Amino acid sequence: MERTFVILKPNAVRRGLIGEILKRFEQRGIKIVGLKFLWMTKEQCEKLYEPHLGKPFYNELVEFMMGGPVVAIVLEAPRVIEMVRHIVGATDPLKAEAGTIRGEFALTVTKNLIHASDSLENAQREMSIFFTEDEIINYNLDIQEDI
Ligand code: RTP
Ligand code: MG
Repeated sequence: MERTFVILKPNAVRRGLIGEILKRFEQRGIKIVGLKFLWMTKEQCEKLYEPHLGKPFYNELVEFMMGGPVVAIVLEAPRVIEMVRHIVGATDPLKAEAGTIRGEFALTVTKNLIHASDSLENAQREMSIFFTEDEIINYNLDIQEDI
């Protein structure tokens, strides 16, 4: 089973979109296996965005990401990396399809509400910045006994 890593950026938290965004993953049948509310440290931010170091948007991005608390999430499902990127939409909200999270709620590239890993390697690297292995929860999603 594949896992991916997601961050709800500070503006998603401030705009009250935590529930709206989590709902979209849950209703798709994607399993939440890690969930944390935190204020990112400079070190976490620099590790997360290490591949973007030196790019023109880097400083603005790091400053923005440290400007408020975020929600860090680990999701699990078959082909979940690609599926979550599909639900999230294109990096530039202007190019994000209607019906995607960015296509419906975001306006600018830096403040595009949400981060989602783009490869198996990055998913593993990124989730290990925020979660230890025993903070990722193994449980059964079968709801038959709950209704
Ligand atoms: P993410 O990593 O956040 O899921 O987004 P992404 O793959 O769609 O975009 P990526 O190229 O990895 O960029 C990471 C984040 O940097 C900001 N960005 N700003 N101003 C710009 O041209 C620019 N390009 C990227 C965005 O906040 C993007 O999510
Ligand atoms: Mg990316």
